[in-house]
Amino acid sequence: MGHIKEKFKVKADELNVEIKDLVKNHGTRKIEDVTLAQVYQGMRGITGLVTETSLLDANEGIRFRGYSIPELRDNLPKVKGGAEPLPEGLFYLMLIGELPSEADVQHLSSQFARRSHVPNHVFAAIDALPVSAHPMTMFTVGVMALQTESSFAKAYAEGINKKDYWSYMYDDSMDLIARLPRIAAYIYRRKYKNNVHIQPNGLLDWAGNFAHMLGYEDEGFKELMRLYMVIHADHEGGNVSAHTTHLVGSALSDAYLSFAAGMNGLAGPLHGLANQEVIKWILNMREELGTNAPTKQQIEDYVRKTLADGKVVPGYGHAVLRKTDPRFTAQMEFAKTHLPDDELVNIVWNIYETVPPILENLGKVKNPWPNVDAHSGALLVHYGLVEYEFYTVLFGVSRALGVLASLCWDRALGFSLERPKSVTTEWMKQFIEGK
Ligand code: FCX
Repeated sequence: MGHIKEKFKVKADELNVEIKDLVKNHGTRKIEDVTLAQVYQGMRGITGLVTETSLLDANEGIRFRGYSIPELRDNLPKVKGGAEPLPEGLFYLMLIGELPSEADVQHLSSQFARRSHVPNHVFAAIDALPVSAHPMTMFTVGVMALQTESSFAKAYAEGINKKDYWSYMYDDSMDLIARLPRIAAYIYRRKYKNNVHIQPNGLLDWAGNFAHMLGYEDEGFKELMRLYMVIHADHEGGNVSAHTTHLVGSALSDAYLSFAAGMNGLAGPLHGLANQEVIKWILNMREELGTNAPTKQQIEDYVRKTLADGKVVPGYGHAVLRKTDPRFTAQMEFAKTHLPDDELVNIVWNIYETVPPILENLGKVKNPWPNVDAHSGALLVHYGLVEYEFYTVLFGVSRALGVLASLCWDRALGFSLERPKSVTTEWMKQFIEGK
């Protein structure tokens, strides 16, 4: 057993004791009241889940095991000569709860390289879809085809002790994270690069190798991928992709089944697909206005037209956040260092100055500030990755780090089948009438 797996087990056993104690001594303690409106309106603000990997503050944004994104950029190990944190380090932090050493990160990089083999039937399953299929459809089909490799599913079929679930979930999660870049790169090269594929380079880090397999050797792009994979990885437990993965996993579905379910949620335009919608919206704006550098007034008019057409401004607003997303700010900082004069990036910055007051004045939008998706596309376009339908796949590869670390915790802590109560509107009416 690798030392990270052993360490995880020790941490999980410790927390298990604490949770048993909490439930035994404080199990009847009320956390909060739930209103009728909350039940109808997406359960906003209801504390109903435990997710150890990260915690979202409405004003500060996400913290991974207590570390903010700027702190991660300072404290996580980097490649030699690089400035961006390695996603392997974030995975270690989310899994173990402590910052990794350089050696821990190198160990994970080599583990991911070693576990990255994707069997041919996965590529055949993707090939069975028309090239016109959306990359997210190909992605979930690829993950589902890979489910044949689940060690949890095999072991469960043979019969295993509950106490050992975590061990198989850990191995499946490690394997899946290792294999996702290969699947994603295959989809990209099949759909956009004439089916000409690039073999992995086992000497590179996980995100660097992903960039390489996509066909981007520019060191700036590799750095962007490292940052991208870190900032999209986790956003506490209630968002659609994390919650779905957790929910499906609670039925003891293996990591492949659970993650594929989460990815189908990420593929929705109010969640991960917003990253492609942002760039599509900006490109449409440029085309309609007939200029590559719209003025702030022109942007404002276009935003008002979008709203008048009954559409949302993609990349703005959030269900929980109430300030500018630190994931947006991190990308803005990256752009200021690497590509300050990029035309598209400057449009993104002008939109940032234009949109919030307009949304604020609508009076109903709870958060007029940009989220992670408002910036990511412009950075990718700069390095030549212009095929925006692929962007949500990148988000998905990153999201695996968070939701799979959480699944390991779910099994190690023996979390129950999730099954909240639902009622009918008739029930609500009778409840109000006091019946
Ligand atoms: N443009 C226009 N209207 C918006 C808006 C936006 N960007 N954001 C919210 N609103 C509207 C809502 O549509 C809703 O209108 P309604 O009452 O007529 O239905 C009203 O404001 C109140 O919504 P609010 O409570 O502020 O937001 P929700 O929690 O319901 O929804 C999302 C949050 C993120 C879904 C919403 O802000 C939105 O649609 N944004 C655009 C899509 C987007 O960027 N999604 C990515 C989010 C995230 F970062 C990710 O998952 O990747």
